[in-house]
Amino acid sequence: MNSLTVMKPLLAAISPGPARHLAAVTTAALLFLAGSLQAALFSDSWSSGFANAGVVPDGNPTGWSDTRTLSGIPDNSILDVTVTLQVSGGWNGDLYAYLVGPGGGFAVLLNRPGVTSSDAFGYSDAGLNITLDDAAPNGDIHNYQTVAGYATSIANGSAWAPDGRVADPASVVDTDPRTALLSSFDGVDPNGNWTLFVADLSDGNVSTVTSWGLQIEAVPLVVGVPDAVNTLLVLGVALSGLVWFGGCRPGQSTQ
Ligand SMILES: [Ca+2]
Ligand SMILES: [Ca+2]
Repeated sequence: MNSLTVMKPLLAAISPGPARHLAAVTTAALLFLAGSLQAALFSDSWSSGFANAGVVPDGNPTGWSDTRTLSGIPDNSILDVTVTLQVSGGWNGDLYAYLVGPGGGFAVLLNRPGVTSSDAFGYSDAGLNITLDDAAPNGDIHNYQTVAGYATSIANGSAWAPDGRVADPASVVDTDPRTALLSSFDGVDPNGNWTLFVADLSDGNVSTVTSWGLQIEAVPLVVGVPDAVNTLLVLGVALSGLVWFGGCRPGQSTQ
């Protein structure tokens, strides 16, 4: 859609009167700016250069980590983060993994999958190839064996929601609250250090991280204008279709 052609009916709808005209111009300018702010997707993944060749120390809370520094991303406010994770071997119920981002964002990706008050060891499957996304239809990765076809969907890159439980992995259970989700990165500047931490907390069976990655959807906030205006702009991006439609009088096309 051409933003300018939509602004004309918006201006025409609010007149006459200088004050109303000014308000209309301001609104139209904001909407035009919002329309020009395209959410951009940054995507990268890493499968080499890992400490210890990606091998997670068995039964050792010291764990393993990998830090990647993102720079030069012009879009400085995160709308959405998705994580890819590939692990080979091991016993999935042993695993605890989290992501730390710039500005202190923190999301628990895995926290002993399958562990409940009646199952201290969790799921015995070896390996994962998953995408972690707060809104994933498969739901909580902690309970993945309750989902039909899980043997395939934990191994083919399918999307699951992160575990999110901040509980101590030595005592976590499925009923613990899920508060550390990927939404913790929303609004943060994506440039900076991102660290994946993975630990194996039960002796026997060894897991190896073979790949991980980030997909970050972000928008550029305008430097030097009040937060409230930037909020309007971001809302404008998210709701632009609705806003444009609302800016046209009945009978006018939005095309
Ligand atoms: Ca998401
Ligand atoms: Ca183990």
